[in-house]
Amino acid sequence: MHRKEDARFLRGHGTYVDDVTLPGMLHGAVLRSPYAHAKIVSIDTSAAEAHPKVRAVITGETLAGLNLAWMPTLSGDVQAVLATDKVRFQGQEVAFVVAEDRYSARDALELIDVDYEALEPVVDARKALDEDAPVIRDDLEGRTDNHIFDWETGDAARTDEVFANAEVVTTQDMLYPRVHPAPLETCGSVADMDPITGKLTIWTTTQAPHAHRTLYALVAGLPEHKIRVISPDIGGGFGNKVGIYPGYVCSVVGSIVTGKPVKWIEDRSENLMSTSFARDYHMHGEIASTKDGKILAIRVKVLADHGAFNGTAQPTKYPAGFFGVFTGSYDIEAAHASVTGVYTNKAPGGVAYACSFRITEAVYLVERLVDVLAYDLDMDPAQLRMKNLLKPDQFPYQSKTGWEYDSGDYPRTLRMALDLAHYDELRMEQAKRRDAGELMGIGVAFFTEAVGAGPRKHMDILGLGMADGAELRVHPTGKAVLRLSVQSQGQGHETTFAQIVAEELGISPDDIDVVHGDTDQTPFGLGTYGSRSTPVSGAATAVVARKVRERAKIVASAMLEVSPDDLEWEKGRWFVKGDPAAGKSIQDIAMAAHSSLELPEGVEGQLDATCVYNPPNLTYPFGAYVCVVDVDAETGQVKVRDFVAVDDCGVRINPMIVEGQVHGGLADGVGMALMQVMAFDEDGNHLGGSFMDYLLPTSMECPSWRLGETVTPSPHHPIGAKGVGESATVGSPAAVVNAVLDALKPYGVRHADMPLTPAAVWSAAQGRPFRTDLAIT
Ligand code: MCN
Ligand code: CUN
Repeated sequence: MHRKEDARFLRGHGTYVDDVTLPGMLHGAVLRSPYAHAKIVSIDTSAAEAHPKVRAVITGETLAGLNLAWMPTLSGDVQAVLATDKVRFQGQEVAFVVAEDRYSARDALELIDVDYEALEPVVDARKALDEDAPVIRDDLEGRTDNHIFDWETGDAARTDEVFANAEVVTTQDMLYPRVHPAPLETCGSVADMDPITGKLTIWTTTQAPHAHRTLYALVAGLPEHKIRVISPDIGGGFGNKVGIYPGYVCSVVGSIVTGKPVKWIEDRSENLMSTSFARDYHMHGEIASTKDGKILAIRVKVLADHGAFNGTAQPTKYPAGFFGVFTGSYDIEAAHASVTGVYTNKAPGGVAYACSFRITEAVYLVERLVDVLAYDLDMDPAQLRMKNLLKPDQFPYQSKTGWEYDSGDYPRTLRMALDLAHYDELRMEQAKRRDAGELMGIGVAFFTEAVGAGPRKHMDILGLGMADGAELRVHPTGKAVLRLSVQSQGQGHETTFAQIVAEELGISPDDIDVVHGDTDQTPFGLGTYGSRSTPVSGAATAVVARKVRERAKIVASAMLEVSPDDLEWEKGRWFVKGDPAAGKSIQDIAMAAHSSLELPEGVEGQLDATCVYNPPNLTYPFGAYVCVVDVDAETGQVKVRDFVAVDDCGVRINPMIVEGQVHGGLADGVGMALMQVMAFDEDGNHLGGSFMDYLLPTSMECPSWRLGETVTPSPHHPIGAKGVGESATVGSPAAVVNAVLDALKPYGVRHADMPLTPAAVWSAAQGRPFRTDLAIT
């Protein structure tokens, strides 16, 4: 089925936040810090206030008067909305101007005079814990260093024991550099505080409207019914739109102060500089095995750079995704991981970008480690994986760190990917090409994800658990409306969720309207991220449709004057067992349910139901990827020649949409592996403020993807579906990097960090790999 939403998107009729225009609306702009670390001596706003078109200038002092100078982050830290004492990263919000138009607001920013006293910044996470490192968060009481947290998982003693006795121990340091989701639409909001009713309406770019409303309610002390969060069409989120940014809060305060609606729309540089980044994981990985390649244990130490505020948006304080799957898809005896988080003078964040709470880092780590082990053992990396993959009869599989992989048939999926890629022939071709002095590489990666946050034992945001609601109402004529707590940013929910109802009730998907992204119109729930919409709200949708079907059965039994037990369902109708002609369609039943028909005692009229789904487990999609590259030995230029991706996300609701999700994620993976990085110079200057510097892949760098699929239903999901929205972003970087390093094998290169730009590849071949996260000097 084609996407229902495309009728408006392809004609340019989507409604994005910047399309919202209200009578009397004013425009806001944010003044940002030019320094990574500096003391604020004074802020003089008088000249800006005197600008004829300026209506208000808001500083941290204004906010302090409203008790809003600091806001809580989703991970229990506090973040300055507008800096008062110090600025802690370049691009940090310092003041907010509200003016009659966007140009005047921007002009007036230049009139604000801030006196800064530069301080030494902490740019390199590896130096953040040095004795003499400047303390970034001196706003936190008693804080004398830049340490945020230590988390660990697994059995350290048992793991150490296995390592001590192992025949082979392979070690590799690797960096997953800082990257940014860079959605096509930047962030923004239009806030409208009605001075008469006291109701605040915020049109905003959020993946989680209800979570945002709850945060506003908690911080501002307003009741939920006085806050309406509307997330209209969204031009891509990729995790960038999970958290709350100071600009959103400023537009709200701007509206309160001026009594008018205030719009704030970020520009591209602001988005790249100051909103939630991803990764920045310095990983030390170790893998223990036998001489013939049976993997025994994995041990990892991570240093996580969280920037100036711990703004991690994830349903646990610890890096849940990393801890869930860093042992990969392999049958091992023991595992241990520890993660230390530190503050640096960089933009806050720490998770988002199709990551499932750091599963991306975990998969990259384990899939690189396995390849390095193959290199050390001189084994074929595909064979090494095949030898160690979990077997189908091991599911449900209890991982060594306490997670239950729900279902899988890994060897079948890897075999399919190798066959589709013609793996054996590729290896023969490679041997010939190597003899001819050419560089060709074949990279294999296998991944398991844990998505669908989540079960109470693992997950919780704001103390709210992670259950999501769905409401379904069938109108008298048999058309229906489905209301959801999740919010699409391009994933096609208006189509796929209608398809779920259609399948369960036999109503055409075109007759089912999916409503989302408006807290006044939808049930409570935690929103779209971590590929949780299908695992959680997809389940809620199936359950609510089944409830409606049962209600319809009672109504049909009254219409047909038979006992409900004598009725049988076929798609779209209930009929009398053994008498298929005596039946009532769901449309007839809907009309009757709304009419004066005598319903049995205790049965309410109309046809609707609600469901709050609290998932018993996460879902564990998986896949096998094969990437083929040609590398130019003279220039270091990498060409991705072929890419085969076999994904298993259980039952597919809409195969075309799933393939679209996979295509997008594969492009993401090529981008991260070969070109994307947020680098900084030693003063903490951000070097990726535009798409001239922060490179995104285009169709020029992407091959024509070749996809395959296997279907292993999730046993606990009502329709057997698993999430897929992040799978390819998670699985593909390792495949590309493994391919490039495979190409460089003749040079004896064991590892080089992403992004593998021509310079990085060429230098690695010369035996001089360099760091990609700091300016190249
Ligand atoms: N689907 C399906 N069958 C399955 C699984 C999924 O048909 N077995 C469909 C779903 O119904 C949905 C889509 O595929 O229409 C993605 O579903 P799901 O895996 O549940 O992921 P979410 O809908 O929760 O989307 C979130 C996920 C995340 S976390 C990021 S980041 C990401 C991604 O989706 N951001 C995206 N894909 C994106 N795609 C677009 N276009 N834009 C983004 O910002
Ligand atoms: Cu991690 S990015 Mo998606 O979960 O919104």
